[in-house]
Order: sequence, then C-alpha cells, then structure tokens
Amino acid sequence: MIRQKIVAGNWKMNGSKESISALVNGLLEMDGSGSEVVIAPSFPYLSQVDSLISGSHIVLAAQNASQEIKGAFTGEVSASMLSDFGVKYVLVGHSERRSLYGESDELVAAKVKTILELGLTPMLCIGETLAERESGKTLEVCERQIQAVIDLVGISAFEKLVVAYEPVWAIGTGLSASAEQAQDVHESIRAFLAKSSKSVSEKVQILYGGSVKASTSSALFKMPDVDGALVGGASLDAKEFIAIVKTAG
Ligand code: G2H
Repeated sequence: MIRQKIVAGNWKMNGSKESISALVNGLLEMDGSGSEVVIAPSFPYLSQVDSLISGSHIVLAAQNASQEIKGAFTGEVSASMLSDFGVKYVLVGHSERRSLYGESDELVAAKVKTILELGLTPMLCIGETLAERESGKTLEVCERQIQAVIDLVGISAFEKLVVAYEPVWAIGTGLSASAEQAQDVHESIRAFLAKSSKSVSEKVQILYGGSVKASTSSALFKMPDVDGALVGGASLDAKEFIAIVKTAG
C-alpha cells in the first residue's frame, strides 16, 4: 500500500514573533512536495503562523491539547480552540509530556479520544527509554502505549490518527536510530496493529522522530514502514527542514 509521507516540524518551546516570521517565510520558499509538510509552533504563535501559511501547502499542528472539551480548566487549551486556528494535527503523548508532565498512557488515550471527537488528527507519540531498550522492552513499551488507545477508542481510531515512533534515547541527543532500527520497530508496530485489523495496520502512517537531520532522513525514508518524520531541533532551521522534506520525495 502507498502511504503519503508526512514531514512534521515540532518547534517545541522555541521562537518569538520575529524569528517565527523569518522561519515561516524561509519555509514558504520550498517547492511543492509529494509529502505533507506540517509545522507545530507553540500555542501563542498559531494565529500568526496560520496567517503566514494561508494558501500554501504547509499544514498546521499543535503540540498538545486538553482531554477536556471546555470549562474551568485554567491554563489548558481545547482541541476545538485549535481547530479555530486552522490546526489539523495535534501531537499527543510526546515523551517530554509523558516524562516531564507525568502524562500516563490513560491520559494520552483520553486526549486522543477528545481530539478525534473534535475532528482533528492526533499524532500519537510512543517510544522507549534507553533503559527499556537495553533491557529488551522496546516493543513491550510501544505496544502498551498503543494498547491504551485501542482499549479506550478501538482499533478504528488508528485509521484517523498518525503514529510517531520516537525512541526517547534519540530525542534531542543527536543519536538518531539507524534506518534499520527504525524499520524494525515500525514493522513490529504495524504487525501489532494487524492483530486487531490488517487493513488499519496497512493504512496507518508511522513517522520516525529523534534527532532527524537531512543527512539521516534519506535512508530513513527508504524504509518500507517509515512514512515520514517528526523533526525537532532541525525543523528550526528552514534550509535544513526543506532539505529533509526533499529527501522524502
Ligand atoms: C523528538 C524530536 C521531535 P529532535 O522530540 O519531536 O525532536 O529531532 O530534536 O530529537
């Protein structure tokens, strides 16, 4: 099955009005691409970025959303608010949210449910720590994180979301998983989903994230089960991000 590639930039908590304007203007010089190009600024800049990318092929994402729809939840942002700003994708369960803000598998699943109900597309981030990899638990961890979503919303949710496999040991460390390591895990994730639904497992886009750069993305994108990348640090440099997009074809 041919799955369209997605190249998504997760800007994390970086940028200012000025630097974001320069970054987006740099990205707008990109030629059209066969891949879907996505950028995820911090909440305060969504409106600015939405205006700047209007009419282009770049798609907007948010980095987080509440599991609640509305109400007395000070400091939270609802997926329905995000859709007001043209957001299509919402990152959910990024390892920084899981490890620094205590987001459990169950909370991540609840966020996936709400985001889907509000018509947006979750980008469900999963992945193991270095200790888990070294003790042979990579698949056990990924499967547990996926199973929590299946338990709450069912396997059909995976037709409407994107999975991002991001080994925690490769995030922001400069230590990218090799293309073969990524392929092994992506293939296993697909096989795990196939136990519930073969057709869903064939359709779901599985991105790789963790220190992706233009020098590593080409090999990653040649792998049959790698359907794109979630790029952090390298997405803050327009030339580097465009170079990564080009390697996706
Ligand atoms: C993983 C990735 C983007 P980086 O967090 O989500 O960041 O490419 O900086 O490792």
